[in-house]
Amino acid sequence: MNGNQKLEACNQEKQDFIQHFSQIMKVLTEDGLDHPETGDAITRLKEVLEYNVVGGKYNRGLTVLQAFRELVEPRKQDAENLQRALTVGWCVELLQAFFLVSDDIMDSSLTRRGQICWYQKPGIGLDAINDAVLLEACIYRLLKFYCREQPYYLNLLELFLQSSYQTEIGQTLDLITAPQGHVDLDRYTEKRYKSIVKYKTAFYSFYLPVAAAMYMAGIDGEKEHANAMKILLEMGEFFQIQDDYLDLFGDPSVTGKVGTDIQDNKCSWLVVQCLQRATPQQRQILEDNYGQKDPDKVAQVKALYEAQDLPAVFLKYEEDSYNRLKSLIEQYSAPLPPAIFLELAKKIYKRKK
Ligand code: DMA
Ligand code: MG
Ligand code: MG
Ligand code: MG
Repeated sequence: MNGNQKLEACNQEKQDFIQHFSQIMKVLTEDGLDHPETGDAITRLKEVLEYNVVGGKYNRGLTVLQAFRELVEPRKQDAENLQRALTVGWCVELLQAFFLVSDDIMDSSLTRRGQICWYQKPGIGLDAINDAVLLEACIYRLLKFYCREQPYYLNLLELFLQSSYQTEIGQTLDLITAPQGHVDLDRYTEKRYKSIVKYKTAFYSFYLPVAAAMYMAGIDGEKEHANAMKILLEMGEFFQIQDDYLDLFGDPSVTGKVGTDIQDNKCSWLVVQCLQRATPQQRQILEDNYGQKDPDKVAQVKALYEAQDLPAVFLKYEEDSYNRLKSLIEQYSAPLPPAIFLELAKKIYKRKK
């Protein structure tokens, strides 16, 4: 395939994926709507799904589909198995929606995917917590409905449960490293940073979708999974560093979200880099301005980052990380086709959203 044909195939895949959502909706809501006891709740679930599951980039969901196509022998890629791959892709998107609705509450965010955060909608507020939990439950309803009879069903269940736990541990680390109203710059170490992002982002965003496709293809060996994980966790770390960079230096009209990391006192990649380069005076600027809502203080922190040329440091990091990733792929992709990882890397490298 040449570049254009590849792009066409990718677009087609994305269209197929998006189209499958109406079937997901139907399965999740049909046997409840005219049920006298729970009909109203299902109406609410429908709104929650439409508002929070649709409208992202679908990178994670599409990764399941692409890895499935690369790993499963063509004669087993019949309509039913493809439906299952599409569904598992949507399950990853549901897990993401569950985390994002909760994350936006915890981070006091305002916008997500170019719209107001769900919990910020008038009349929703902290009821969004229950909506997030409902989104999570939908994963297991779908897995049961589509995959119950499959030999990989238990592997998928355990994978989703394990990835959820890891992400929740990561969110815990993220939160306790950023206590409200208490700045302690000594906390922001490279080591702590790496632990946070590995757990809160890398497992569910990168290992989960590829591992799910591996299980569906019957690849369940420990060694194979450990090798894939090695590459995918590195990719996940890179992805979250980009996220931290874009939080402050991205264009909200492109990212669809307004950054909050400085206000929230977060152990962001930027503050870790800043501290590694800071003079005592610069460190004092952070002491005085980090972790506060006041827009002038946020601007002072941003000015400090710019004075240290952190955008250039990021650019250089991005370059180096991509090269490191490529050599990891050469080393660890076998027996999986390297294309799975290379295509994924291409999608996230130099991303603006
Ligand atoms: C993302 O961390 C992690 C999860 C589990 C959603 P984040 O708060 O930096 O994400 P975002 O920038 O999208 O709010
Ligand atoms: Mg957040
Ligand atoms: Mg967060
Ligand atoms: Mg972020």
